[in-house]
Amino acid sequence: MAHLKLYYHPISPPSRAVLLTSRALGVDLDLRELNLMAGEQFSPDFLAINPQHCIPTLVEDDEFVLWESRAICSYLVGQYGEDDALYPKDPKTRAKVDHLLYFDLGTLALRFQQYEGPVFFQGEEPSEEKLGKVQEALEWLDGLLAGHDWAVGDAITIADHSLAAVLATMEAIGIDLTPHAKLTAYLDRCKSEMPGYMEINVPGAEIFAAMFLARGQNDPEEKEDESNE
Ligand SMILES: N[C@@H](CCC(=O)N[C@@H](CS)C(=O)NCC(=O)O)C(=O)O
Repeated sequence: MAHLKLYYHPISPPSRAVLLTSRALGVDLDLRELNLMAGEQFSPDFLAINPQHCIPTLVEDDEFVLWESRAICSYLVGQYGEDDALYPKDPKTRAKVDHLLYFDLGTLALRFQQYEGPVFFQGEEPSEEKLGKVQEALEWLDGLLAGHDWAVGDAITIADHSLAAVLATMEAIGIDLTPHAKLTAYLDRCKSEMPGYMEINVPGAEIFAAMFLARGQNDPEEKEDESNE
């Protein structure tokens, strides 16, 4: 078995997606936590591995380097899966998995990042307009989930790992998911049936939420203090 190092952080949704896939596959990862708040992703050692300085980043046998969580998940299934269940080779099924993965990357997770990023990193007030864009994406996802238990059909795929990671984080920071009935039923199913969801996904999402909520509350006061100086 190859040596698989994963640079990650538990609060990072894409890191948790990779952890969920590796749990489903039974693949052991040598976990290397990078503290993003302390800027550890900008260390010369890490920049030499990944000049884009993002996590998750996989390093296999100190020679094969891969970032972008969805690419890592599909690689792990192709290389280490006993079968293709988590990323089916059937072209139409795979196309549907890819659809959900790209929807997550380009719409759901992106809009969420556009909402939480300025609060998390710049201490700005949460934007109602950006939250509206997140809610619109959630409604689209609700429609995509119609008629089947999992993102694509009746079995868990890597699309579910990516979606579960971002949805858990949204739920933890208090984004209202209740207007989307199929989505809330889906998230309940993830909680009760997805291997590793409670152990891997929930603690990271809760730490994310604690930090997010503290940023939202503390920084306006800091700004007020600064303006009084
Ligand atoms: N599309 C990428 C997103 C990666 C990403 O934005 N990671 C964040 C943490 S969630 C990060 O590493 N931020 C630090 C940085 O870019 O400097 C993926 O799915 O892997």
